Amino acid sequence: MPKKNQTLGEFIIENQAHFPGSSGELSRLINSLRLAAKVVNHEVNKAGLVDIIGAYGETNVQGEDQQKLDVYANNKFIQTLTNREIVCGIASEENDDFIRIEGHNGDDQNKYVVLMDPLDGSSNIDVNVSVGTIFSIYRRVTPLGTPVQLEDFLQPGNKQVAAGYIIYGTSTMLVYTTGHGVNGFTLNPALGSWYLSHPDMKFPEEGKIYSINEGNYVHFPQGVKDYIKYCQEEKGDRPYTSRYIGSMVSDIHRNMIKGGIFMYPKSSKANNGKLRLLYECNPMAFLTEQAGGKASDGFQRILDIEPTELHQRVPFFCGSKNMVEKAEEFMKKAESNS
Ligand code: P6P
Repeated sequence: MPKKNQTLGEFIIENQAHFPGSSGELSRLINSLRLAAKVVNHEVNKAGLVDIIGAYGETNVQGEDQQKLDVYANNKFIQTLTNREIVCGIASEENDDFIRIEGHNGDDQNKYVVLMDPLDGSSNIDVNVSVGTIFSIYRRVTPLGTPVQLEDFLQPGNKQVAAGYIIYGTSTMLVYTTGHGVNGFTLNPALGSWYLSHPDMKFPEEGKIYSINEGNYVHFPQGVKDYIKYCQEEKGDRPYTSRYIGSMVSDIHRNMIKGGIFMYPKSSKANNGKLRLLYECNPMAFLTEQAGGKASDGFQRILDIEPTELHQRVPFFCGSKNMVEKAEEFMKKAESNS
């Protein structure tokens, strides 16, 4: 049982027992992520002080202006994961294609792949709003000793062995799961140590916060419009409160603690929504379900979607179980009436 104020190192050692027969690679992988997170945290926290913010002058595969911290964070996580001989491949929002990590003698004996959004919400950096790193970990499906393939990355979210996020906010937290619940660790920057501040995190089944960019209201499907009106009507425990930071990690982290629903649906402007299945929605859905919440595309479980492309987008409804189910009701009703 997690003990409050335990260090992350002690927690990882204790939880190694969940993986009998494993030689500890996953623990070493989590350890390497926490090291990279500390380095990135240091840069994020001083972003306003040095000329490291502002556009890098290039665009990424999403066609978005690449902020310098995006590039820095991406390079740091890739460098840390590469140096430790733990993964055979990495896919990142910032890279068009996946990266093959050869073993020290040119072989491919490492059994994990990592998919990540190295700095989600980076457009918020210049205005000092929280941003986050999101990661998702799978065992490779192609044979050890052969080069990693696209199919190692295109696995459904229900095959994840671990997932988590780092939120660079008023404090820096690492929140992750290996399939045995969700635990949150807060960084003490003075000591460089992470302490178990949020053991066994649970999504409240009910909530009173809805998070969606209502600026897109006219472009939403009818079911989403109907659910937003449901949240706003004066009845029972409603109207709910609207809270939207524009940084998914921050919005979902707040809702996991307080209860709430986060939605990024499809619209007439974006037929599959904006968020990426493999390195944004799948890891957040794994964490959400492990914390007792629910995550769907409005109709089907996110973790059951069979991926077809590395950077594919999906509509995303995530949060308190009862709220997601109510939103799904409106989506299905509108669909049957259309
Ligand atoms: P919009 C940040 O760019 C991000 O990918 C998510 O973190 C966030 O939830 C979403 O986009 C915000 O998008 O269209 O509402 O500005």
